Amino acid sequence: PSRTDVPEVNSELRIAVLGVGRMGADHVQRITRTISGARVAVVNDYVTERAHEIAGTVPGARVVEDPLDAIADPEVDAVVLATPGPTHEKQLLACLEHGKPVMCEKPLTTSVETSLEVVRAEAATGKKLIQVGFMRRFDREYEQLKALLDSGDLGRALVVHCAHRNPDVPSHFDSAMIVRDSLVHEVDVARFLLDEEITKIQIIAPSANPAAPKGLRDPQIAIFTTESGRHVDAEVFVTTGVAYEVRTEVVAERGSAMIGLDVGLVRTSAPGVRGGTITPGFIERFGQAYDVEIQRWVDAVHAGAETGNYVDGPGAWDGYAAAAVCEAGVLSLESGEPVAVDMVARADISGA
Ligand code: ISE
Repeated sequence: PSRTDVPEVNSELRIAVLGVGRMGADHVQRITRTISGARVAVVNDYVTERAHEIAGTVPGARVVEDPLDAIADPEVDAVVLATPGPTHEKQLLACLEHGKPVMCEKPLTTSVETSLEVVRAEAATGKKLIQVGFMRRFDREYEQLKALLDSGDLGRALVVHCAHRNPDVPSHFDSAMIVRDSLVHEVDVARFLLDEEITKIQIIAPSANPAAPKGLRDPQIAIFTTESGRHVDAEVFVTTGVAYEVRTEVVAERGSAMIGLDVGLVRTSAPGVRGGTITPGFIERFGQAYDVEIQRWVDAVHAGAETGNYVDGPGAWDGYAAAAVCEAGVLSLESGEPVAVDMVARADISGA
């Protein structure tokens, strides 16, 4: 719906951005420069100087030092959570308690139990207040791939191959984080494209990249089995030293389709060189997706006062499902064996 035909709490949504590291700071700039119908009113970070530095770049933004005070602030209409994962549970529950719509960067929370608790707490409000930052669903190519599959032109999808490569990762990244932080996007892509849950996962770690930090099990190969028995494989390799590459290929009954070749401009020049450039990181590769994700979320929050649905995209359930698959993935990484995903049935939680 256009924003003119729905009642609005405020013509401009006043957003609190909690956590202004790389992703949060990027969202502050996006909301300030690109998004319409919203502005950053409050900035919070556990490093107060960082909060002041970022708030200083936005006219009218102020710093609130306690994240829970920022959520409760009467002059805040909605929240963007880009804080570290372990703080999400408490902050999400506070958003629900105050009825504040929230766009939460993944992970929803850092354990399956707490993710389920958040799903149940949201369901109890009778509203959809939590969106989870699986931004790939808003990427033009993923949208095209999904539309192609839904059109039925290729018949039923049978197999999905994914490659997810980062040039490098922060020094605190460990082998389980490759699952929970990186592979988690392939988990969401598989659920999004195939429209069903993942029931089993196996992760194999071949010989590690000699250039990876000692002990880091990188690359990893994950294999998912879905409810109906379809197969998804994903190579995740986070220390390639090359660039950021995310590719997905779907093999279906009547053909296949691939996205993520990152071709852009292809230059041919002497002596015998042909090629282009690859995006350096996820901020650049998925910039368009983040813009669409946040704009659609802002529009959904405006419309939510009437509908009770403040979400346009993946919600708490998707965050919970991803957490459950990753939990099983980490166990499989340790044992090398396939591990069944332990999840409650969605139908068992009314309103989820
Ligand atoms: C990072 O946290 C992300 O979310 C990126 O999308 C992903 O590609 C990267 O591997 C993660 O570290």
